[in-house]
Order: sequence, then structure tokens, then C-alpha cells
Amino acid sequence: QEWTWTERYATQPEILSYANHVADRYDLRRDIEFGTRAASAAFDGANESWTVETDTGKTVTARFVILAVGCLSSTNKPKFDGVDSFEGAIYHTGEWPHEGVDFTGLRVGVIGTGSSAIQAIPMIAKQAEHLTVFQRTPNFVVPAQNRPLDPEEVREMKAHYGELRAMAHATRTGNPFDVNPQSALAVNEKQRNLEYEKRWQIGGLIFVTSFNDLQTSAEANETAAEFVRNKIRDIVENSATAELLCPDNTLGCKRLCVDTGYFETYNRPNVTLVDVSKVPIDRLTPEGLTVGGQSHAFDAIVFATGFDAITGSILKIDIRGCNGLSLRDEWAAGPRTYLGLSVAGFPNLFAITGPGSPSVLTNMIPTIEQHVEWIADCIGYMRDHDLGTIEAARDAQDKWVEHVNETADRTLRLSCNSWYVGANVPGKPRVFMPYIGGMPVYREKCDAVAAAGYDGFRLS
Ligand code: NA7
Repeated sequence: QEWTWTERYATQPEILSYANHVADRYDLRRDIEFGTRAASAAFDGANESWTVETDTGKTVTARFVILAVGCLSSTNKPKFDGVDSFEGAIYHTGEWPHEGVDFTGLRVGVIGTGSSAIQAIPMIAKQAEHLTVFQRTPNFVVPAQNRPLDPEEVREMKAHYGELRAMAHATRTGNPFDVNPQSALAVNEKQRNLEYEKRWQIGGLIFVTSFNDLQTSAEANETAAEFVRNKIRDIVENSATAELLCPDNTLGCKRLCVDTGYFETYNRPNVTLVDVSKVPIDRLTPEGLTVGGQSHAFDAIVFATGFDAITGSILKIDIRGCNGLSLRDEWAAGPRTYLGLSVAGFPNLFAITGPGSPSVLTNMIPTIEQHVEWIADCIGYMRDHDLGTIEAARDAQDKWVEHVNETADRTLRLSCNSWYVGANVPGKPRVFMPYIGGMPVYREKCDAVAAAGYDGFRLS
């Protein structure tokens, strides 16, 4: 109630101010060690405790370790040959300099066309002398329709936070927005396009729920995909560029992107699109990079190449459970968890939005809250019952992994090379990592497990 958001999609400085406000409001700073990286964590069975070693040399012991390392926080930097030889500046969208970057008058190359690139490209194009975008896979993009929030609208929302939250908890994605219960194939083309147009004008991810079968029927999905392609063809003046920008995969298979003026940017005279889908980037050179033997000279290159998602930041820490069991080894063929919260062989270790939980397929804030509350209750239960350890039972974990896989198999989500399946990181096992069953089902399952005295866990 004390905080007032000013835009529909807040900018980075506003979100950072909010995080600082929350830290001050709840006096959190005294519990945080900033600038500290956990390098390893090992469980000591005799003492039923964890030892965490940090890169500052400080070692900490604790009964419980909660991994809250983020699903999209470990950057993916393709190891192009010659990357160290480039004489200009290299940036990654996930590690942007806090002081900002001024591209005025520079020749800039952007590698990638995911959400980060789609937001960065229009801004960079306004400053750069020339911008060249290297696209491996075109993405479906819907407008953000960002705008300042009306103070009256903010007052109204604040008066109903409780109800909005309750609505959010009742939906699959944790967003209290309108999911159309109809099939896209149950209405004619004109009605379909009216629905798509309505949602296009509202903006944002509600486009994916225009109809109830866009994620399960390829035929239904194609109607939405073609609607977006026609928008691209309307906006982009050069028809060859427009066709290159038109995706041919399933809409919503990769995460739908949200833009402000992305496609319009390709109408600028200082922007060029280079297709690297068939002929990849060969290497970086002192002057820039080469594709199919052709050189492109730059003063700066921006890697908008995404993240080693969901498991990347967890596996960067050398985690050892019972008898030195290594989490990296346990997950060599893909992550295995019970409810995304716990791993067999790793007592008193919890993950927030871990693999096998709804995580990135939902509105992250309420989803994180659900895990925090569940874990806090669990630790309270252990204290009240004088218990030393809790860990997933292997058979419960196996069944959960099977359920997560089966649920994903029933959708179109496995049909493309997304970061949900780790396809953007060479060598990463191809496994659909988040749980796609939706928040209400998942929340119910977690609550039932707790109510049954932590069914599927081993407690001692
Ligand atoms: P994404 O969505 O993973 O996008 C990364 C982009 O970088 C994507 O277009 C990739 O193409 C491209 N890429 C990655 N490696 C290469 C190489 N080697 N050559 C050329 N192009 C490459 O990351 P974002 O940061 O944009 O977004 C991540 C999430 O943050 C987003 O989904 C939201 O949830 C917020 P590809 O598609 O793999 O062919």
C-alpha cells in the first residue's frame, strides 16, 4: 500500500527502487550478505547440517539450505571462436552495466532475438549509427501497450489487492486475466480474428489465452500464428525482411515476447537483419564477426543470448548430499526433483521455483510466495515435531518426474528449441524443466502432501 507503481510495465530503475523499498520496509539488509557467491555446499550426515563455502572465504554452517538462485540468472554466452580477439566492447543483456551504455555514433551488432533482444533493439537503434541484428530463430511478439498508470486506476487496484491476489491464485498461470474457455476452431475466422485483435490491442501475454487450445492443438495454434505473421507483414515495409521475421514454429512454444516498437525498428534506415539460421556465425574477429565468410565490422557487440535457465545457477554451486553424492552427477541426464522443492539424497535442501515446479510458466511473484510459505511451514513442522532431517523419497521423486514429463508431452511445448528444454545451451540434456500442470493443481498437491505429514518425504 505504501508503494505506487507508475507504469503498466515498470522499468528497471523503478523495479530496483521497489526492491530497495521492500528491503528497508522489512529491515531485510541485516540478513543479507551482498557481493557473496556460494561456491559449494556439502551435507554432513553426522551433524545433520550443511556447510556452505563462499567466494569471500567465509564458511557458513546451517541446518537448512534454500536455493533461491533464480531461474534466469546464469547467462548463456556462446563460445564463439575468436571471442577474445574482438577489440570493441562486448555486453550481455543479462549482465548490463549498472551505469548504462551509450551507443551514440557506434556500429553495433546484436546476437539473438529473444525477449531481451526484442526490448533492447528498439532502444539501441535510436542511438547507434548502424545496428545489425543476427537472428537464428524469429520469435512471436505481441505489443506491450505499455502506458503510464492512471492514479485513479492505481487507487482502485490497491483497494482490491486481496481479491486480485485470490483471483491470481485460482488461475493456471497466476495471472488474474481472462482465459477464453472456447476452442479457436469452434468459431469462424472473422470471430477468431476479432478475439486476437482485441487482445493485441490490450497487449501482453493474454494473447496466449485467446482460446483454450492454443497450447494443445497445432491447428488452433496456427490460426494465432498466422494472425501475428500478418501483423508483421503489415508493419515491416521491406517484404523480404518481413518474411525473415515471421516465425514458423508454434506460437507460445518458446516464451511469447512482448515489445514496444520492435518490428517498426526494421523500417529504420540504420537497421539491418542478418539471418544466421542456416549459416551460423563463424567467429569473432578483432574488427567484428564473420558469417559465411562475410565480415561485419562493429564498435560494440551485444550478446542477447539468454540464460542457462532453471538449472544453470543451481549447478554452478558444487552441491554434495549424503555421502558426498554430487547434484551435478544426479542431474547429468536432466534435473530430478520431488515437487521441484526437494531432491532425494539431499536432506534439508529446498529449492524455490526449482525444476519440476510451475516456476517460469507462471506469474513468478505469487509462485515464489507459495514456495516460501510451504518451506517455512515445513521447517516449523520439523521444529514442532523435533525432527532433524527431511528429504524426498526416491520413489515419490520418480513418480513426480514421470508426471511432469507426461503433462508436458500432452502439449505443443516440446515442439521447438526453447530454453524450457535447455536447447539454447549446447550439450544440455533435452528435458522440459518446468511443471506445466498449472498453479491450482500444483498448490493443491503441495498442500495435500503437507497435510498428510509430508507424504513422499523421508523424515527423521
Ligand atoms: P532467450 O529467449 O533464450 O533468447 C536468446 C536469443 O539468443 C535467441 O534468439 C537465441 O536463438 C539466440 N542465440 C543463442 N545462442 C545463439 C548463437 N550461438 N548464435 C545465434 N543466436 C543465438 O533469452 P532472453 O534473454 O531474450 O530471454 C530470456 C527470458 O527472460 C525470456 O523468455 C523472458 O522470460 C525473460 P534461438 O532461439 O536459440 O535460435
